[in-house]
Amino acid sequence: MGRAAWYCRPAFPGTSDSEALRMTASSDLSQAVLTGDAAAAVSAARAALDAGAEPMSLVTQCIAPAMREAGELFEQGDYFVPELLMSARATKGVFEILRPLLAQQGVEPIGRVVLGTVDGDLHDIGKNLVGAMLEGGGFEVIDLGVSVKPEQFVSAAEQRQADIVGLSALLTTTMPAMKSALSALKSCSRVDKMKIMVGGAPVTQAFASSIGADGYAENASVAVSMARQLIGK
Ligand code: B1M
Repeated sequence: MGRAAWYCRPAFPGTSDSEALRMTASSDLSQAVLTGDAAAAVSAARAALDAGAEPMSLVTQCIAPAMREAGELFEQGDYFVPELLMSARATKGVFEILRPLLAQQGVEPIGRVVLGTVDGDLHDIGKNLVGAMLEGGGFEVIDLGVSVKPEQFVSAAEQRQADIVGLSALLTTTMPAMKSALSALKSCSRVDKMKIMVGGAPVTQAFASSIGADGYAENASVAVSMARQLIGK
């Protein structure tokens, strides 16, 4: 598993029992997300919360770095699509627990992203990874799924008051659908209050610029920094 080994369970000398428990469970959570063990991720998240961990700190200190690491391992060829998918699924399971807690605590997301794969395109692995990384980065993500029509993007952006709309395309044949979605979004009522970010394997910076996108990200980690940049955070 190569570089994933840095997540091995550490010892915490000089800490109280509950603090040590919290740190062990947090470390287990990072490890479970990185190795894509959804059941272990959920039970580590519960254990960390029971030991007094802050829900937001689990996002910023465990989930986001582990997903970033999984993305880097993929980019280096140490992880393949199944491993990435398992990490993304593990993250999803933990967010089911964390989302209501974060809402209860009134933790404000740093921005709201409406995300989807464009019309005619059924690929969602990369899009889901981008969504999980954005959630890990503190954004609220409204995922419209796959084969999303331009008018669906527009109505979600308007109704949910999106700060960013994220469009994903994996097929050269669906790149024109990205352009159509972008044109529809550029003429909707929220145009001055949101930015449009695009990505996906066949999408390039040149294509993104040619259709008037505000931002382009080549991978899920860059998508998080680009999203922050687009909303000035
Ligand atoms: Co399809 N497929 N596929 N496929 N598929 C590709 C994309 C293809 C390159 C395979 C090939 O021929 N070598 C090819 C496209 C060729 C082209 O257009 N040039 C292709 C084809 C042709 C097809 C079909 C037409 C096959 C057929 O039926 N004849 C068909 C189309 C169906 C449709 O969409 N209408 C089809 C179907 C499928 C499956 C359903 C079997 C499955 C999808 C399952 C799913 O997604 N739930 C599938 C898969 C898995 C692939 C490959 C193998 C893997 C794609 C993937 O998930 N990559 C792919 C070949 C390949 O890439 N090796 C292939 C991993 C993922 C993490 O990367 O999605 O690039 P990616 O996402 C990255 C970045 O691109 C970026 O960040 C992500 C993470 O770093 N990113 C964004 C993505 N979206 C972003 C959005 C952003 C920012 C960054 O901002 C909003």
